[in-house]
This record gives sequence, structure tokens and C-alpha cells, in this order.
Amino acid sequence: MYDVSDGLGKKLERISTFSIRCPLVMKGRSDTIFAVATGSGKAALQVVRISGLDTRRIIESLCFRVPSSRRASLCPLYDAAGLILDRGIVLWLPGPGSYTGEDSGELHVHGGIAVRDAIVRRLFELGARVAEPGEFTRRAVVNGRLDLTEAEAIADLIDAETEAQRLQAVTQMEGGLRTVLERWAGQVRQLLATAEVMVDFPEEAAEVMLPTSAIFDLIDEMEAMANARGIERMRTGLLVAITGAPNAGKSSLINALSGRDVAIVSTQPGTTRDVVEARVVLNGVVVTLLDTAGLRETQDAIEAEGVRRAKERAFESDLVLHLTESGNAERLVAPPTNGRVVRVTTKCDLGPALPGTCPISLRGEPGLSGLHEILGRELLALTDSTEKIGLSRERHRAALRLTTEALRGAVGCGAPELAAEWLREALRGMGRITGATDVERVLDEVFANFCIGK
Ligand SMILES: Nc1nc2c(ncn2[C@@H]2O[C@H](COP(=O)(O)OP(=O)(O)OP(=O)(O)O)[C@@H](O)[C@H]2O)c(=O)[nH]1
Ligand SMILES: [Mg+2]
Repeated sequence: MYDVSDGLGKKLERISTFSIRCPLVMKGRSDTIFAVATGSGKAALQVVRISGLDTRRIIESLCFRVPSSRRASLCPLYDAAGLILDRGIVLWLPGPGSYTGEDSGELHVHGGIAVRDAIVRRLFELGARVAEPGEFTRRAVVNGRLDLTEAEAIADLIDAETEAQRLQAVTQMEGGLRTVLERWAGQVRQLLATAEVMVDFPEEAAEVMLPTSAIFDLIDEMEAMANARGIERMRTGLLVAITGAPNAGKSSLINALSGRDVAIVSTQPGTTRDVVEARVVLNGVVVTLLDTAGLRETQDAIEAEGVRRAKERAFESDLVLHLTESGNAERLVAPPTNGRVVRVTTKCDLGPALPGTCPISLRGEPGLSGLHEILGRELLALTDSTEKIGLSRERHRAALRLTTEALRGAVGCGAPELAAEWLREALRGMGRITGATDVERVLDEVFANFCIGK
């Protein structure tokens, strides 16, 4: 008699090789790359990174010795003629236990421009080439040292401007998202083992069933994460458009909120034509404010183009501040948007606010405090995520959608053979996020926005 639980155990053992961890994709030799990993310009120190098969030879040629591995060693660095270039801390980091997984090194030298140029020249002479943006991290992914979510988090951490962005990036870099995906993958593997037992032993395993309600719970959990956009908005920043009739005080407001004179202010209606952008941090959230052309019917072709652009940008904004002047009874309709709208009455030093709007004035009471309060609440609502772990990119969202579709397919298909195939598809969907599936296809996309030296 076939023992179902024993059969399940064996299946699971085999299926557990279906991992969402990143596979090794690079085979054979890799050339040796280098990059100045620190910022440009004069500084106390700069760090030059080297990675690839020739690293050891290059360090030996530079220092006339190879320092002990993984120890900071103070070494003079020499040119081809044996003349000293600089003296600095040299690290010899043999692979595979290095950041990239390859033989690597770091030169911590003085921060001067001439020092940098001399060392770069010498590294060229020794046969290394300048790294592409993100190439060190790309090699780390390719060599199985990092998965794609961790690599993306490293880019996010470098880009982080606010505390919330830093926290999000660090959580993902420490494997937060991967851990959730691994838990889900474990559940799907269990389901796959059940489906395969049903295929192999239809009679003995007749009492075995795919737990439909557990699959729906899993789908719900995944969809909740796919629909929560707080983390992604926190990472990319929010778009806030300021709209309203000509002369409503839009340019004055963008200047006041950004604390800079970014837009021309004048008594003449129709001053602003182009969309003027100002990047600011409000309540710990990165926000791009957009000042737009006053909305009105016009025969002026240039102004009409400004109005078209105003509507277009408002449409894609997360939040629209729609301004009406105090005393202007004609309440202009806010442009359509996918985001939320806050109605504001401006110039309240001159008269009362329209009902249901936030009153502001740049020339005395009530000032901007009420607007700051509402903005704070709105920004928090838009970026709030009760979960600290979530999807940070559209790429993740698309892959998770494939996963939930596959899980729905597994529930709906009836035949265990088909259910097993759908469940494998679900595992592949999750694997796309970490890079276990199709990693080479997404590498260029993931590393397009990296900086040189990382
Ligand atoms: N009294 C008063 N005047 C203001 C206030 N805010 C702006 N103004 C004035 O209103 C006029 C128009 O301001 P803008 O900021 O240029 O208005 P706008 O909405 O950008 O105008 P367009 O670009 O032409 O659509 C300027 O003369 C400002 O100085 C305010 O709070 N009180
Ligand atoms: Mg203006």
C-alpha cells in the first residue's frame, strides 16, 4: 500500500530544489574591472575598487607584494618605473567570499585628482578596464552572492534622500522581501508535492486534495502586497501638481513651499506656460511639486499648449492642489487626475475662503499652516504602508501578478496534471522577482540606473 505522507515527503524533497534563489549564470573567465567608488572632486580619501581574475596580479604589480587577505595593509603604490604614486590602505579580497564573488581588491588612497588620475592610468596599463555602472553588483548577482531584490535595494540605498527611504532600502537589502517570497514559495512547493502525488498515485492518493481555501488565502496575501503602493511611492517620491485659474497664486505657492524662487510671479494672468518642477522633502517624503499654466480657454497657441501640459501632468500626479482666489465666485473644475485633490482658497488676506477649501495667504493670516497640516496627512496616507516589507517596483508587481494568475489557474483547472503545471508557473513568477527565473532577461533593466563603482 502506498503511504501518502511518505510520498509527499519524498516529492517535497525533490521539489525543494525548485528554489527562488538566484542561480549562477556566468561561466568562464571575467575580465578585470575597476572604478573609483567614491564621489568626484577633492576629498581626504578615495576608494578604488578592482574585481576580476587579474586582481591579484594587478595588486602585486602596484604594491610589489600581495597583502594578507582580508586585512587592511598600509602599502606604497608604485608606477611601472618603480616610482611611488601614493601610499594607502590596500585590501586583497580573494573570491568567492568577496562582494562580487570574484577576486577583488580595494585601494584607499588620498582623495586628490592627480592621485586618482595616476592610479587610473596605472590600472589601465596593467590591463584592467573601467567598470560599467552597477557592474560590481551585477557580477555579485551573476555569481549568486546577491539576489535581484538585494541588488535593487543597494541602488535604492545609494539614492535614498530621506530616513524612510533609507529604512525601506535597508530592510529589502537585508533580505526582507526575499524572506516573504521564500515563505510563499515553500507553501507553493507543498501544494506542488500534493498535486504530483495526485498525478502519480491517483487511486491510493484519492483522499488527497489541493487545499483550495489555503490557496485563496495565499492569493489574497499576495494581492494585498501587490496593491499596496506606499513603499514604491516612498522610494520614487510623489508628484504633486498645483493647478488653478490664471493668477490664482500657483507660482507664489510653489516658491513658498520649496523655499526657492523657482517660478516667475507676476500680476499678469497667464505668466506660467511651461511646467516648473521643484523637488522638496515635505514631512520626510520626497515630493516633486509642479507649477502649471493657469487653466482657461485661450486663443494663444503657446498658452493653450501650456494648459494642455498642465492637464497632462495633473492627470499623472499623486495629488493635485487646486487653487481658487478668494472672492472668485467662479469655481473652476479641477483637472481630472488619478490622484487625490485638495481644494485651496488663496489670498485669504483679501477675503473669505470658499466653503470646503483650505484657506491660505502668503501676505499674513492664515498663512500656510493649515495647508502644511493637510499636506502632511495626505503624504502620509499616500506613502503609508503598515507592512514594512513590500514591493518597491513595477517589475515586482508584474511578476507577482503572474504568480497569482497561476495560482488561480491551479484552483480552477480540475486535473492534477494541470494544477501541477500552474503551480510550477507560480514558482517561476516568484523566481522572476529574486532572479531565479529569467535573470539574464532582466539584468539590463535592473542595472540601468546604477552608479559607477557599485
Ligand atoms: N494679496 C495676496 N497676493 C498674492 C498672494 N499670493 C500671490 N499673490 C499675488 O498674486 C499674483 C499672481 O501670483 P502668481 O503666483 O504669479 O499666480 P499664478 O497662479 O502662478 O498665475 P499664472 O502663472 O499667470 O497662472 C501676484 O501678483 C502675486 O504676488 C497672497 O497670498 N496674497
Ligand atoms: Mg504662474
